[in-house]
Amino acid sequence: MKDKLQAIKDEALAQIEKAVDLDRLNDVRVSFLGKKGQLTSVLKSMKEVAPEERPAFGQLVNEARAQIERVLEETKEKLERQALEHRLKEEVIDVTLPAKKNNVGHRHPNTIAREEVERIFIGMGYEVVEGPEVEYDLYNFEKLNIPANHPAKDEQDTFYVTKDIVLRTQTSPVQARIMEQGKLPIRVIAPGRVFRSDEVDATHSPSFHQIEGLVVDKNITFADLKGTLEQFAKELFGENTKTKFRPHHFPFTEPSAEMDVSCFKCGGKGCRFCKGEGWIEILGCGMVHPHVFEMCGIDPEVYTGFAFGVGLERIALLKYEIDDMRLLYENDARFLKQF
Ligand code: 2U9
Repeated sequence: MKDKLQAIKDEALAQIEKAVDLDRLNDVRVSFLGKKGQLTSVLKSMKEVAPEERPAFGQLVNEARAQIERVLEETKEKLERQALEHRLKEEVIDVTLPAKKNNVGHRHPNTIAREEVERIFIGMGYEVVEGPEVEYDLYNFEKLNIPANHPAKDEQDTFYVTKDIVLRTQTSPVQARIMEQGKLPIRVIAPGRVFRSDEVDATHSPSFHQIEGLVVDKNITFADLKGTLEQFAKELFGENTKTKFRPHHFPFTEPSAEMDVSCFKCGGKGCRFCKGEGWIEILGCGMVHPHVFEMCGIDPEVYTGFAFGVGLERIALLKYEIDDMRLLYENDARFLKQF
């Protein structure tokens, strides 16, 4: 029995020495000192030892156990130290490496276009004004000379909240409210979201953005309108941009026009971008209708003015050569970060 005990102890110490990590070391502990371990089984077979030798043998077993436990503990501490040193080496931070780039998002093409248009008009002395997106029919239609039976009031084009309240279909009610305040002269642009009951396609969305402008003063003429919008076109699309005004009709302006700019891709010769026309339609404009002035409390015999409206998405699509308006609303970061 003594030989067996010696052999178990030697084997245990040899295996402890060979253990390369804490898991292996624990396996050794279990296999020798565990409930079914080799040393425990020696104790269980005590009955094979002569009764008078049992106390001395029991002491030998206890000494062997104590020695194995001590070496196990020492080895455990050694392996833990090694593991810690290894981890510290692995996790070392190189503070001289360049920092990771912070992904902070990007301005939306619509925002870039709006800020560009705002910058141009602020440079000409205009003020940027805003108003409610949910409006009275009175401000969205009536005061803008769009009477009850006008086709633009058809339910197909307008989202009605109640009979008298709509989601604004244009930002013009903002200017109607400014005119009512009676502080003259007026030189404002009104950017904002507008709503129309349109089906979604490459060029339409039920919610889009406009920037409208309004100038009211004594002696404002169509020449002021043309000069202002020509300057705007040159700043937005380049110094060599030419403009062309075609007669049009809007209920709130008279006379009214649409302004085209020479294609900034081909310079006006005609290309795929301008569909061979050489011109690209940009905005609508006109002299404020005398009836609109009257309904907003301004005397049309004393004051005249011009107004214009431009679709913000149209500017963004043109400027950044995007061929589908839906891309602007999908918020795919891979698309947005290109601008
Ligand atoms: C007041 C008086 C007149 C604003 C104007 C347009 C012409 C125009 C369109 C451009 C593209 C809308 O987004 S769009 O579909 N707008 O053509 N807007 S004149 O006239 C006003 C505004 C306010 C008090």
